[in-house]
Amino acid sequence: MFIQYFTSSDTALTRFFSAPAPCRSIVRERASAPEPEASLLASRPPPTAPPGPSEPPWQAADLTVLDKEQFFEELKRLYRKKVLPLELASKYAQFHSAPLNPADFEAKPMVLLLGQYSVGKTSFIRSLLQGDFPGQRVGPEPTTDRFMAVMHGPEPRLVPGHALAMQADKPFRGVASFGNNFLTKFEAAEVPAPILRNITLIDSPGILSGEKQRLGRDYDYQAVIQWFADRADLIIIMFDAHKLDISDELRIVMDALRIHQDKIRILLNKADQIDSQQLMRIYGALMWSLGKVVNTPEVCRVYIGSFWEHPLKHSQNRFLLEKEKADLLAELDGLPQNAVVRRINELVKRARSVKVHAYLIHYLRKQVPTVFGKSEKQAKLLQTLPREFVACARRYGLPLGDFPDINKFRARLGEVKDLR
Ligand SMILES: Nc1nc2c(ncn2[C@@H]2O[C@H](COP(=O)(O)OP(=O)(O)OP(=O)(O)O)[C@@H](O)[C@H]2O)c(=O)[nH]1
Ligand SMILES: [Mg+2]
Repeated sequence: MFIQYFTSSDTALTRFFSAPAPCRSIVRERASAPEPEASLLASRPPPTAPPGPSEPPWQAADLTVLDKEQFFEELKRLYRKKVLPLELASKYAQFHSAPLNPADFEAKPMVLLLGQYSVGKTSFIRSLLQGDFPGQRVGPEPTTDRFMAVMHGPEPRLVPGHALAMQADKPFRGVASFGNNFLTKFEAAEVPAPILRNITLIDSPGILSGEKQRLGRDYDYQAVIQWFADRADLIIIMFDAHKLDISDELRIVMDALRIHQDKIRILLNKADQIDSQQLMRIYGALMWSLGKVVNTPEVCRVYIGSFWEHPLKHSQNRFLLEKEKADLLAELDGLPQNAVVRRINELVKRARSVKVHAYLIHYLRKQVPTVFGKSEKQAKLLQTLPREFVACARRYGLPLGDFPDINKFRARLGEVKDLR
């Protein structure tokens, strides 16, 4: 059953993403494409030239001029028909994340802000909104104690988590699975700020260190971050230029976000109090620390900034900070235009993960007897899991890089009573 499912889903997805017909049929003339409602920057990149006659048609399709609604409909249909049945049959939600909702496809691009406490996450949002938002708290001690979705609305108001998780038109139905404790620590702040017509910002409570982080949170902080990160279009991890230290807890979060490397940006904040020489040293030290945590050959994009209303202490950095700010705003400004490409990217990423998961479960299930000795065999498999991963990858020709984190998988598998 699994083989049948994922073979059809895989080929269908491959065909869909590379086929000329659906792409071409929903590409409209650029002239009729709706303009984004608000822009942070007045200037935009020039429109891309029309495709040359020699280019293959699917490559020539400019995804930025697609009819987004029709495209999202098609993606939703594909997910519902090809990926979701496989997720349900292989208990994907128990191991990874809950199924996607229709609103997840249509949601505005989401920007997730992460970082240790008091690095300036809430102030950054205030600066983007150019004003206050309901429920904001700014201060040098740990202030934000809840996750906050800052969204567009006709007038400023707060929507509590329980109500938010019930709204079918909002992309937060999935958070209901984190339970009451989390829902009381989740709110949406609606504000009529122009930037929010195009993006939704997620403010998060600062990552604390030691016991405060582990015991002080009565919900699964790590799982919640993972949930938002899966859906975010951009993840900004902020650092305070005055205290660069990467705590073990932040390291764990960053490690878990490794699969979202392409969406992660680093912001070295509060650079307004620092002169050029110090800034250079701090930047170097941050890159060095990040190198040890991120562990990839590519360098993360690190923005340097200051996002509060007070003047700079050292005017020598003014030009640099202004340019960095413009670059970051340009990236945020471009998010809605790239939403289609990113949704495809996310769906392909998920389809690959579901495919590997289904093969893995299928491979493990085959080894568990139907009647006697089920639990013994399952317990044995937990111990030999590294070997099973390699054997499964070889048997079905799957890239080992697509396999889930073995410890997490083992923990979840241990919770499953009957694999069959
Ligand atoms: N020098 C400087 N200070 C800033 C900047 N942005 C924020 N601050 C100050 O840093 C402190 C923390 O700011 P918040 O915005 O509350 O930081 P946060 O990351 O949201 O903090 P938590 O919600 O507690 O995790 C406040 O005292 C701010 O006034 C900045 O760009 N430069
Ligand atoms: Mg805050």
